[in-house]
Amino acid sequence: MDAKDLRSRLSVLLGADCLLTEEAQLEPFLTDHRKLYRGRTPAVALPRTVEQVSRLLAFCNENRVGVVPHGGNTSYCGGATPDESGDQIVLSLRRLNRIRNVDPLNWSAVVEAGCILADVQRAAQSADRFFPLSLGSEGSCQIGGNLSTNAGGTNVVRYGMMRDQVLGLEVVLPNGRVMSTLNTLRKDNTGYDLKSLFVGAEGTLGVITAASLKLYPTIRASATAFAAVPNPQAAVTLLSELRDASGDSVSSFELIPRVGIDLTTKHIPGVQDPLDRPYEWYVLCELTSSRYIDTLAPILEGALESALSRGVVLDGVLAQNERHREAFWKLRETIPEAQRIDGASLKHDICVPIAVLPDFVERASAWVRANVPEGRLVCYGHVGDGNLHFNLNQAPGASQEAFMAREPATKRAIHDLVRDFCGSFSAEHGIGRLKVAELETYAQPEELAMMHAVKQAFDPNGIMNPGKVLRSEPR
Ligand code: 2HG
Ligand code: ZN
Repeated sequence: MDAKDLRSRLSVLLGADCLLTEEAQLEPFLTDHRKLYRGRTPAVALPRTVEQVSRLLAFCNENRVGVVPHGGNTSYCGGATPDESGDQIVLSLRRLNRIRNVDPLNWSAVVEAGCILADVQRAAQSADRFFPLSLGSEGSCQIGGNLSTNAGGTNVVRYGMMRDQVLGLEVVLPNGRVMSTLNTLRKDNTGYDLKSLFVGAEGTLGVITAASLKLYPTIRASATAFAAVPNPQAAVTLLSELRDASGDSVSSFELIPRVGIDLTTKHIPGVQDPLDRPYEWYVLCELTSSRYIDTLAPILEGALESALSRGVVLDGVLAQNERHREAFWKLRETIPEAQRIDGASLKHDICVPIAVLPDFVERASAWVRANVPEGRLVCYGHVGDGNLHFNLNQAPGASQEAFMAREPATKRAIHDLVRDFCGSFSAEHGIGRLKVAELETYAQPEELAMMHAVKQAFDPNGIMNPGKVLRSEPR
C-alpha cells in the first residue's frame, strides 16, 4: 500500500478529523526531544477513543504497517520518533486525556494515557491526595509515556518509579483486542503479571490507553536544604544519616556538581548560587511528611549541623519559604537545559548500587580526564537511587567534531565500568532507538532471547514501534 492509499484508508477508518497528513502538521512528530533523529511518516493518527485505537491497530496488523506511539515527546532515546523509511504511522495519544476517576477512599486514580503528568498530580491534589511521580518535564510529558518508559524523576528514593505506582492497565494489543486490568487491587496473584511487561516496553508490545494508579497522603510539611559536600562519598553518607535521623522522611536527594551551578547561572535567567562561596559538590535534599508538623526543618538542620562538625557537610542553607525552595529546584531541574544551550553533550543515564557510587564516580571521572580532553564532566542526578546522569559537555573552546568523535569510546568505557560495578546503562531513560546496541551488548544472552520471545508472543507481525528496544526482525 503506498502512502496515498494508506492515508485514505486510515481516513475512512478513523474519520478525517482524527488524521494529520499535511507536512506542517506532521513536522512536530518527526524529531525527538534531543534532536538525535529525524524520521518520516505518511500520517499521524489522533484517536479520541480506545475503540478507535483498537480499529487502527487491527488494520495496521493486518496490513503490516508499523505504528509509533507518541506521548509528550520528551524521550531521551528517540523512542517516539518514526524511522526514515516513511512507512511507519505515528499514533498520538494526546486526545485520550480524561481523568476517568479519582477515588480517595481507594487511594487510586484511573487516568488515560494522554493526560499530562502535572494534570494527574493536580487531580490527585483536588481530592486531597498525592501522586508522587515528579520530573522536569511534568508540564508536558504524558502518563502513557511515563508508563512506557517506566519514568523515574526526583521522588524515587521515597516512592519508587512509575512501575511502582501502577495497579492496573488498559492496553490495546497489536491485533486490536483490548486487555483491561484496570482494577485498583493492592493484592492480585492471579498468574503472570502481564501489566508489568507493558511498563517500560516503550510501546513495543501494545498501546497503553489508561492506567489505574496509586495515590498517597497529601504532603503537608516539607524542609529543603542545599548543602555543599566534599565529595560523592560524603553525599552517600549524608543520605544514610538523614534517612535515619528523619524517620525515613527523605523524598528527594540529588547530587549537583559545581559545573551544574556554573552552567545554570550562566544560561538560565533567574538562577542563583545559593551559597556565598563555591564548592566542588552539592546535594539538594528534601524531607516531607503528610502530617502537619513543624519538626522537619529542625531535624534537617540538626542532621546537617552534625554532619558539618564531622566534615561530611561543608556549608549549607535551608529554604526559608516556598520561593526559596523553588529556586533550589529550578537550579537542579534546569541543568539539562543549560547543558543543551552550552553545546554538544554525551549522556550516560547510569545506575550502580548506592554504596559503590562514589568509587564509580572516581574511576569513571579519571577515565574521562585522561581520555576526553575536549570534554568536561557534568555529572549530577538522583544519588538517592544510585542513578547518575554521568554526562559530558563539550569543553569551552574545544572543537565539537573532536568532542563528538570521542563518543563511541567514551560510551564503551563508561558502560563497561557500569557493568563491572553490577549496574545499569539505562536507569530511567529507557532504550528507545539510541541504546538498542547497548542492550545487545550488556544483556545476558538468556535475557535477550526471552525479550525477543515476549515480543514475538505479543506482536508476531512486528508492527509495534519497530526498531525500538529490540532490533526489528525481518518480517
Ligand atoms: C534529569 O534528571 C533528567 O534532569 C535529564 O533525567 C537528565 O539530561 C539528562 O541527562
Ligand atoms: Zn534524571
